[in-house]
Amino acid sequence: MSIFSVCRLLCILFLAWGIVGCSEGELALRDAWISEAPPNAVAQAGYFAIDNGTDQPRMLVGAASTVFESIEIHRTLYDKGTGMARMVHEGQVEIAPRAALRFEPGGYHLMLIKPKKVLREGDRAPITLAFADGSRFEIEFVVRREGFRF
Ligand SMILES: [Cu+2]
Repeated sequence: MSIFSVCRLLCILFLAWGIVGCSEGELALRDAWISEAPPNAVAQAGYFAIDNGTDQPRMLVGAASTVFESIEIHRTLYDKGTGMARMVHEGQVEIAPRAALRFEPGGYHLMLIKPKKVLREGDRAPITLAFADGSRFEIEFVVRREGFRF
C-alpha cells in the first residue's frame, strides 16, 4: 500500500467519523456533507470546507462522482433589490494561499445533478474534487437532513 493510498484511506475514515479532515500536500478538506433531497429532486447540493495551507493559490476546477450524472460548481447570489436568490455556474474557484474557503448553504455549493440513487440521512457518497494543477482528492460526503436548499 503506497503512502498516498494510506493517506487516502485515513482521509476517508476520518471524514466518515466526522472527527478531523484530510490533508494531502497541505490542502485539507473537511466537513463534507450533502443535503438530503426530496425523492424526485433532479439535483441536490454538496458542501465542504477547504484549507489551503500552502503559499500558492489552488484552483478547484471540477468534481465528479459515480453517484451523480454530473457535478457543477455553483454559487448562490442574492439580489439585494428583490431579495431573490439565483444560482451562478462557476467554472472554477480559487482558494487563496493560507486561506480557507467554505462551501455552505447560500453560497458556494457543488450542484449534484441527477442522483443515480436516493440518498438518505447517514448515507455516504464519494466525490472526487479536481484542481487545476491536475491533483485530485476523493472524499466521502455524508448525507444530512438540514432542510433542502442551495
Ligand atoms: Cu446550484
